[in-house]
Amino acid sequence: ATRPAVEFAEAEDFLRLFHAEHPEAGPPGPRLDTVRAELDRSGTYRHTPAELVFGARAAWRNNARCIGRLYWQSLQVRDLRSVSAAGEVAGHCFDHLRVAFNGGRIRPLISVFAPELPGRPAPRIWNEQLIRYAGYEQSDGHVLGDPRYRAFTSEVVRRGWRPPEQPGAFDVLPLVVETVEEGPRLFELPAAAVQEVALEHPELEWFAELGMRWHAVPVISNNRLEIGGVSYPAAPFNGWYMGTEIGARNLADNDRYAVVPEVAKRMGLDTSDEATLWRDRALVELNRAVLHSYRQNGVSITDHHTESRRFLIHLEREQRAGRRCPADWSWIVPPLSGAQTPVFHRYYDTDVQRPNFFTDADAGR
Ligand code: HEM
Ligand code: NRG
Repeated sequence: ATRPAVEFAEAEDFLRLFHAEHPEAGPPGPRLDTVRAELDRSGTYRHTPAELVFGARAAWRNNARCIGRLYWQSLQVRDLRSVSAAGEVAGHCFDHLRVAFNGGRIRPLISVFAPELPGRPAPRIWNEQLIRYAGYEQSDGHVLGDPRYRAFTSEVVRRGWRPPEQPGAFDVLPLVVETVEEGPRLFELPAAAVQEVALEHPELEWFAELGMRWHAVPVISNNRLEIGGVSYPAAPFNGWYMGTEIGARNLADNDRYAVVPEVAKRMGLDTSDEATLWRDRALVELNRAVLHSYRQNGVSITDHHTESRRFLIHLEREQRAGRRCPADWSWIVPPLSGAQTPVFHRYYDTDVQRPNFFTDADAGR
């Protein structure tokens, strides 16, 4: 699979942006000349370390789906562009998990592996995130674990992954790294890289008995980072969780862990009548348990009210800086109490700006 050459116009747009926001780097002219020559010669070009750091931060700043963009300038970048062998990619992913977790004070971090080059495809990570839980389809059609990863789970089993002796609802899937030289290879995550939080409720004593847990750090690993026409398909990144991602979606959605009815029953709610709002009441307690447990364990997490306010501060700052800030309403508005948050009550620019992260159809199957 040979890649098309990088378009000069895309490199130029990015380099002009970089120089506009980095006056200390001087005017863009000389750099544009160098890059034009490099493109003519090789079909691609190499970002300077400063361009890579800015490119990754700008990609976050431009991502219309992310409500957490206020701190885009704090993103730390690991320059791993020289790394392309599967085993090394996996090893650095495990280091990423440890560095990002940071004892609970999660650091926003991205690890940028080798880019796509003409005639030399980049390594790819199949997993949607570095840590995800297996979903086992059972004979009665019921799924043990996370139903979202049913297909991924059977695929890695087909490729030789052995689930634990006693399969459970929160078994961490292996990492799959594909390179042209080695094909897809599986790597078990070392236990020290996998930090998790057991869920308990601040008042409901029985809640812990449900045995629910979630991983501390969300590291998205199937987005392609695109900077100035250059693609970095393997560039896993993380911030910290907003509680609703876990409490109102992962554990609650009817096609995910779907624990709302069980929580409602344990709460003693009348589930025979929708108008008792038993779903809503159980959902609130589930979300309280998530926020409480992460906090109790000293693991960074944010709530949707605070994060919505911060996002509006971010929008204001971007406007003052003379930049557009694209946002996708359907991703920004939290899945719980949407209209109670200020992000609900307005519209947003929706254009696609680059650099950015893209979810490719073929990434992470
Ligand atoms: C999406 C919060 C950091 C890039 C999201 C979503 C939330 C969120 C709530 C929506 C997820 C969903 O509905 O499934 C946060 C918080 C952060 C943070 C609280 C704390 C620092 C970051 C960082 C990056 C980033 C560091 C990249 C450098 C993205 C992208 C998406 C996203 C690309 C869309 C993912 C997709 O298409 O699946 N974020 N984020 N975020 N965020 Fe952030
Ligand atoms: N909803 C997904 C994670 C998506 C990105 N969310 C973040 N990103 N917080 C989930 O695992 O629930 N981040 O980079 O912090």
